[in-house]
Amino acid sequence: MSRKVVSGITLTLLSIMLNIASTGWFGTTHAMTQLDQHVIVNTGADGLYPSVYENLILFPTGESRCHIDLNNDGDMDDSIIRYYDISTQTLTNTAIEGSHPAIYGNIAVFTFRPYGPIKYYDLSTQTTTPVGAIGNRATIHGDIIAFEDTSNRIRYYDVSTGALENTFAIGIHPSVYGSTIAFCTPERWIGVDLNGDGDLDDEGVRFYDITTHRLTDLRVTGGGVSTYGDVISFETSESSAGIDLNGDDDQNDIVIRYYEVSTGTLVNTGICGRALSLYGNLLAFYHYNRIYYYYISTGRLVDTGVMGSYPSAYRNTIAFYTSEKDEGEDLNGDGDREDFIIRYLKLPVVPATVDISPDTLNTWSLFGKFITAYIELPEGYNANDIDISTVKLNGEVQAELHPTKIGDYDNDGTPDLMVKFYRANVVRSILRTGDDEITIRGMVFGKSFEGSDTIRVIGI
Ligand SMILES: [Ca+2]
Ligand SMILES: [Ca+2]
Ligand SMILES: [Ca+2]
Ligand SMILES: [Ca+2]
Repeated sequence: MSRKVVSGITLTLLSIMLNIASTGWFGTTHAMTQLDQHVIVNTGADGLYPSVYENLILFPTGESRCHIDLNNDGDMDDSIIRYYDISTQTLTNTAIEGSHPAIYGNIAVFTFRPYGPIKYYDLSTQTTTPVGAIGNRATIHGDIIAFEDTSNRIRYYDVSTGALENTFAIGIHPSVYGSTIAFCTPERWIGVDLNGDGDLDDEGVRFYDITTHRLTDLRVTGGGVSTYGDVISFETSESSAGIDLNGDDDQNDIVIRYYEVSTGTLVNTGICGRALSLYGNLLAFYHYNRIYYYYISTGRLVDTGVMGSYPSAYRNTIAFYTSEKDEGEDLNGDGDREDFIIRYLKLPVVPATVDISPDTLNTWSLFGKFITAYIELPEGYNANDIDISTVKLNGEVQAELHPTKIGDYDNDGTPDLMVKFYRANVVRSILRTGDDEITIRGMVFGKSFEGSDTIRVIGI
């Protein structure tokens, strides 16, 4: 397998944005504060529709656009998956054909041509595995790959077991988080008036739970679903729903709404946008080829002022592509303004104080099921507002949702959040003997926090 690594791509810190959000077609806007400072980074790589996980941005590149035969088959006709590593600033060519990629951990999924075989690619072993089905729009979270098959049924594949399952639910464009697969269903395909407006002309949002095998219909008009934690976010066409959702006295807009599964609450943000990407409380999208982000927990909207489309959010990174023509700049330095270039935003990180217990981890010890972390946030933030579903150790081990506790572990008057991680998973993530720095990251009110503690590791 050919594997080309281009190093030394120059990072261009284009600017540090400190804009004031403009008013216009939004119901409410907020002035940006110091905490909304974000950095825009240009990878200089030609590409479209990126997907980001930790430091990796995965995207397809059209050979004809970058004028390189990326898979070395003698033509310039292919769409090839490449990825950019934010930490090393290197670009890797997988030489694998595919479009609409999604990444989680080391696993990348993509469609080999629309309604072609669904495959996944392991970035660590550089091997491709077909899941055994033909389909479209594969996406991944954890071990679950969800996609639509040729008969528009939502199916899923478990990477850890190799099991391929069929929900038999009709739908398109699935989004998966945990055991929830959310998707959109055209009413006519199932002969059901999902939004109850008396016709079969709309698309409705539904979700399937792979643990209970239950299919739930939200009874709302919408599509372009992105789900994370307890929230299913989606776009609603006002004309299809027959409502003016953003209060501008017309029914011409595409407006963002979201549904909280546990409470059954439907929320209208009143904000126009498309191509939603939800991570924790952070919702990225674009409107008129411009990138915005919105904090679901606070209702705060940030207009980045940056031209771009199809954002992908992970923690404090929002990756997207920019048309050079829209931006009016030659972003890859090839002398024209005809390309589509992968860029990303880095949002600010709230510094957290982290204390991990035990201080010494004996990897051979069978004592204790959990590793405990106490997380303290600086003034202005409340540890109680931490979104536990986003808390991870070393970027890989997910915190348990229960038990958690708000207390004052170090008796300094600042409340801290206690979270626990399965010890076996932590041991797997730590490979070094000696003093090891453990990083805890997560989201609080849509903002990313990060803190580290050093523990002693013995017994490897
Ligand atoms: Ca080729
Ligand atoms: Ca209808
Ligand atoms: Ca409207
Ligand atoms: Ca160019």
